[in-house]
Amino acid sequence: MLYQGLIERYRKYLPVSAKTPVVSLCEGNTPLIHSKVLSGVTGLKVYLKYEGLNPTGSFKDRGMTMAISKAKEKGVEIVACASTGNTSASAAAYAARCGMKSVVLIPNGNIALGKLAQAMIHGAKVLAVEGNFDDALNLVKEITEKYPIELVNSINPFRIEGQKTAAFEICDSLGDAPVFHAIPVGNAGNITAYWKGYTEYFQNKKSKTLPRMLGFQAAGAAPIVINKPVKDPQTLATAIKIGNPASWKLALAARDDSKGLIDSVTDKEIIAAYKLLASEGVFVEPASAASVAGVIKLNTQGYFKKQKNVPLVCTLTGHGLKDPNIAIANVSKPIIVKPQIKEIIKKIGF
Ligand code: AN7
Repeated sequence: MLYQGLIERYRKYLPVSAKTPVVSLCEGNTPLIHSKVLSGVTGLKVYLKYEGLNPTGSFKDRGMTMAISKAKEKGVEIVACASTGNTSASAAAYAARCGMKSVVLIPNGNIALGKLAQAMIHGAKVLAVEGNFDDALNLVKEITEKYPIELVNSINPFRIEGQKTAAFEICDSLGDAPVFHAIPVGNAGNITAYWKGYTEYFQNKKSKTLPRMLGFQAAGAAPIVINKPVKDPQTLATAIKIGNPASWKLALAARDDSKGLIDSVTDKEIIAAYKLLASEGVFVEPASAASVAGVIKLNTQGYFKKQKNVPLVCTLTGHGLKDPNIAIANVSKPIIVKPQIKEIIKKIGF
């Protein structure tokens, strides 16, 4: 049978009924790629959950198929979100898929080019707010409370329900939960969703163990790590440039209940991890590399010392093509040559 998306695959774990009109782009079912490089560095069995291969290029599609299907069931005509980019791309695509209108509030000048292009081509009303993500989220919360518009940020519980299926897929692939799960943290919906997924699978005896959740924020936008909101968050990983995460408390619960941690990584560490992944053929956006940067940091500190060859999964949340400018800024320029074999062969190194 053709793969029909994560709602069909995990229907019995999701709040849908026969009446729910499933709005899907065949999201989910993403690969778990073994990382030779990171396994070598850490002595663990490191796998990459490559969420960049979802239909709009990020994990947000998992939550959006649920949020939009449930909105459609309710008869909603307009959905809205605030976004650092990926949520807006996903909301725009899924709204388009079922003939709904979408409105997205983005921090002006602060989202990656690919994401802006996606929201626009799918026909969203794109409003670039002169403020940061946290300002945009406060505005959209107020607007959706007062007007007949459905909020599809991760405060919408159906988003978390859809996103938890990534944990199910990992358990189904590995035969159990991994020992560690590393994940970038921005608005903190995804770490919440994974922990919910792992916990539900454990309770349903679909897995025998629970992982330690290892969350990583960017150093300039690490409110959970410093234990207070950040007024003016700064990081080149624009996806996680968030100073006051909506699911803050739930992220703390995931951290503590799993006996894990939430730490920060610098932009320099993020870019090093970004390039390391690319050297192994895996192209992600900078925010995604935060999980890998975090694993490298913990490894250097001896955190995994007593663990040999146990499975660790890193969620790679978004595709590298989302943010081509960052890639180009971190490599050397193409070599311009005349259309002559002699010169080209010389440049190749013969
Ligand atoms: C690539 O799109 O918040 O901790 O508005 O795009 O669940 O917020 C994006 C977040 C990690 C953080 N990696 O996840 C948005 C938005 C990528 C992301 C995160 C985001 P959460």
